[in-house]
Amino acid sequence: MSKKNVYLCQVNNKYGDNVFLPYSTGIIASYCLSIDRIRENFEFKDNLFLKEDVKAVVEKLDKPEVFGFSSYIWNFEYNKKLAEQVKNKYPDCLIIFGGHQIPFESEGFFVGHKYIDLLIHGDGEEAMAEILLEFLLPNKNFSRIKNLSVNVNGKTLKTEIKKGDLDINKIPSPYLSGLFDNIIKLSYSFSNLLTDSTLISSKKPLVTAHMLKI
Ligand code: B12
Repeated sequence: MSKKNVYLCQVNNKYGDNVFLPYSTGIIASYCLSIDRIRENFEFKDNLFLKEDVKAVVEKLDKPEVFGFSSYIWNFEYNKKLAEQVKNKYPDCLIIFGGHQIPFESEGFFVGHKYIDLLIHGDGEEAMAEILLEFLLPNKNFSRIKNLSVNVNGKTLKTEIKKGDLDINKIPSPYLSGLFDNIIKLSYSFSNLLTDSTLISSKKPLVTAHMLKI
């Protein structure tokens, strides 16, 4: 049986030759791939990490079934353009938005963003894994999953908001698990090692402090 293709997109600007590695989507992929059923059923394509021409990106895609967008103030507009075009070409592709730019008050959000299926509020590892597992079921019902806003015909269905208790030290590091290997081969100079080795204290109640031992 062929695997379902998952794309994750955490794009950033290029500063000269300096680029950021997509750590947030990297850690999500790393966690998901630590679950057997997900590894057996899904293929994670290389993370998108640069703001490339939207049309060219869509043309290069290989049958995306799930597409996750990591959204911050510097890439939200780009993400929306890309997501809309992905949905136009692949209407059955599940479009998920997470990250700090996602409004917690999501009432009315889908009216202007019909091409987005799910918003994730807070940490994304467990939510994304549960979404992928649900995606495999014949009668998918994402409203069973915590910390989501679900697009139900343009209306927002917000699920229970609850902080998870995932031990972040048990997630394989995306730096060490090979997830970034194809990106690192490219001729850029990379910035991101800070996050994996430093305590990031978060003011956002739903986002876990990321302190990993590597
Ligand atoms: C470290 C950091 C930096 C470092 C980055 C170092 C590096 N090499 O990566 C530096 C100092 C360079 C930096 C710069 C800036 N930063 Co900064 N930074 C942070 C900080 C402290 C941690 C970010 C991080 O890596 N977290 C760990 C990752 C794993 O967590 P995460 O990104 O939240 O992702 C989780 C969830 O959001 C969710 N999620 C995210 N994406 C997705 C996608 C999907 C599909 C799903 C399901 C879930 C999901 O799941 C993830 C895993 O749990 C945050 C504040 C914070 N405490 O979070 C601010 C923060 C991200 N930065 C912010 C800002 C504004 C900036 C600057 C614009 C500041 C400036 N004026 O220059 C620049 C922009 C840099 C750029 N990227 O172009 C804002 C963003 C606000 C917004 N709405 O987008 C934040 C939130 C701070 C704040 N509260 O205002 N930053």
